[in-house]
Amino acid sequence: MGLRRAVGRVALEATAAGRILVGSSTTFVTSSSSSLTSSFQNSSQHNRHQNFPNNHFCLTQKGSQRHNCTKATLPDLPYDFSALEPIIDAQIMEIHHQKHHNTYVTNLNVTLEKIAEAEHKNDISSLIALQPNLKFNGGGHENHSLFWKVLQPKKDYSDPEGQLKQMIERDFGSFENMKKKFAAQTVAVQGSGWGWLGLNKETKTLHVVTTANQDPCITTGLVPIFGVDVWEHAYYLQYKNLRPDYVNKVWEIVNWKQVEENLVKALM
Ligand code: MN3
Repeated sequence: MGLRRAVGRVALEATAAGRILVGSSTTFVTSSSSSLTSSFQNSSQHNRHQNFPNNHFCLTQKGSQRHNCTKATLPDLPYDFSALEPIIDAQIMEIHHQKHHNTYVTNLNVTLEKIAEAEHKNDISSLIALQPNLKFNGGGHENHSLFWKVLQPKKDYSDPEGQLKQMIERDFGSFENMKKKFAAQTVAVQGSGWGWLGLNKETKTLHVVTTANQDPCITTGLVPIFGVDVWEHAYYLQYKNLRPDYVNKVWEIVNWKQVEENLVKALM
């Protein structure tokens, strides 16, 4: 009840301060995270109205500034360049993140600017001509952003649990079978591409697929929850021509907790 009263009071204060409240106060009341409670408890009288639950105001702000929100940025790695050693060495990680991924981000932003310009001019031909660039650089950015997050230092490794474990066992027979299928298909990618574990949202089943180049997993109709980059830049400095060794070693550094989070989000 304390939280309810506090939330109601803050909503009133914010209204008095001239804030635009898009949602009803019910939205605030139904939000019951502990961080919300503590943010109210810790806020002073002076700045309390700035501590709204961010899932409310950020959505509003994003919506009203949609055209300023399209610039892509290179995400930080969630660990040091050397953190995945000895499975993936620091030199590969640094070049891969700082050079390769960064180039996709740079070229994606150039493409987005051109798309905005073409949209502004209602230039359909240019919009169509820009699609391959968007797919390649947008795909490169999205794919790598997911890839970094589903890896973690070997010392932190643990097998899949919960819903992820259950769905893998249901759809592949066992965790080992899924890994075998994933590795076989991913190693067999001709040229450059990606191996994926993805969710079919309609049937709520997991599948292994591959894509060429930087085509994102979603182009196969599946929502990606895990992926492995098999472009040579991802392994050649360390594994040379031995792509199978690289793919099979990656299993030791998969962050299955993150993969499960991705699954839960994809199921929503
Ligand atoms: Mn790559």
